[in-house]
Amino acid sequence: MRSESCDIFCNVIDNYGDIGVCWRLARQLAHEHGLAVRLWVDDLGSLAKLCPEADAARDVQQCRGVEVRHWIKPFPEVQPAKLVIEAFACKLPQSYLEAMAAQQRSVWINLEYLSAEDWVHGCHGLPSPHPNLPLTRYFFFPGFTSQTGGLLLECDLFARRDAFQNDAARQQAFWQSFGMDMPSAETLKISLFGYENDALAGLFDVWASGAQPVLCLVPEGRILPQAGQYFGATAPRAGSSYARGNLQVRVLPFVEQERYDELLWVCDVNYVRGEDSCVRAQWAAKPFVWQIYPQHDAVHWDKLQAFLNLYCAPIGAAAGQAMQELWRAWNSGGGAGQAWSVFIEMRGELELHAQQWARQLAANNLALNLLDFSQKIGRMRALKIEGQ
Ligand code: TRH
Repeated sequence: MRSESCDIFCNVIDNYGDIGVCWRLARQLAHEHGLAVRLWVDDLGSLAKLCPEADAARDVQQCRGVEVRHWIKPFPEVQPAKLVIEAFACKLPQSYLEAMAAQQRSVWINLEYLSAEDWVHGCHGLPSPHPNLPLTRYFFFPGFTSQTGGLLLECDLFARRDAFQNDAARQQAFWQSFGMDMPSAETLKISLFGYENDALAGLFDVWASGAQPVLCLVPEGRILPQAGQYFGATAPRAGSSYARGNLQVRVLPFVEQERYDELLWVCDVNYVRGEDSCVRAQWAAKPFVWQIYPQHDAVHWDKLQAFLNLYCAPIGAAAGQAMQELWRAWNSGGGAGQAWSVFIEMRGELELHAQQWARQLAANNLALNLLDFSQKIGRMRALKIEGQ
């Protein structure tokens, strides 16, 4: 039997990754597993960007089968759910913790950030007793191997992706919805979602002077000012279009999560950032370039390399090296133009690998693993109580 209710707590620090993951998980637990999910989020405006029907001014609302609650202070008196998910070690309200301790019916999980590093294997599933309440929190790590909690993947995503990619009319409608014609077959379509990046101009130079037409789609966001600057534009915004040589850049609005998937599916190469868009690019099964979320102490380089080691292990040396060089250049802010020319030569091999990788990873489903794990913890606790 599954836990039938679930509270997910999300503290939005910056960007869209935290709420992006929580919103995806909330919908999956509600739609695919029938849980009554409450999503507590302290910044409803960020959720509204991913799901435009969410009303940032409403403290309580139903959104696509999920009860969305504004996480405010003081925290209201509520009955804790059976499954309590604290996303990325956000701190649960004291009154909620006390209610959990009094009732002893919740399984409390801290959903961690995604990493391909080896240490995750030893930490996934570990318990952490609360210092002064009779509660235990369990660490749940997403990841790329069977010793981790896996990745978020909707059960119908691959079928939807394949149907979309085989349906010219739907693709046509996709382009038209952005006021564009379907690009020619010879045009290389690239989505570019990123943070500020000094490597951008070099990349644009190579695309502008290359033999193949490139259409680069830039969603509104942190890299956009630099994309505009390249063309001498001071206020680029959704709908703006710029061209130089063989490069055309089109600015897209920030779209809801499902449409962002479609953008990844129509493109030939995807530049992604952070955590969730990186996973979605892997499900899109196209060659991709990851700009990792930069951390002050530069530990993100270890994280980037750990993923590259895993991802590139099954591919040929030349393709692997091309990918590593472009990713390192893109993340270090220089040399991405040169590295691109080698990378794109390897496109065929990288695309085949991307397809195999997606199929292989799909077997390790985070939502299923999370439910199995919480069920196991619940059973262990019941046995312990019986034995007392
Ligand atoms: O927004 P991000 O940079 O989030 C980051 C990372 O998650 C990082 O790990 C975290 O520590 C930091 O925030 C605080 O990148 P990410 O994770 O890819 O999240 C973007 C979300 O936005 C993702 O769910 C996809 C979604 N998205 C849309 O829904 N529509 C869009 O048009 C675009 C471009 C993205």
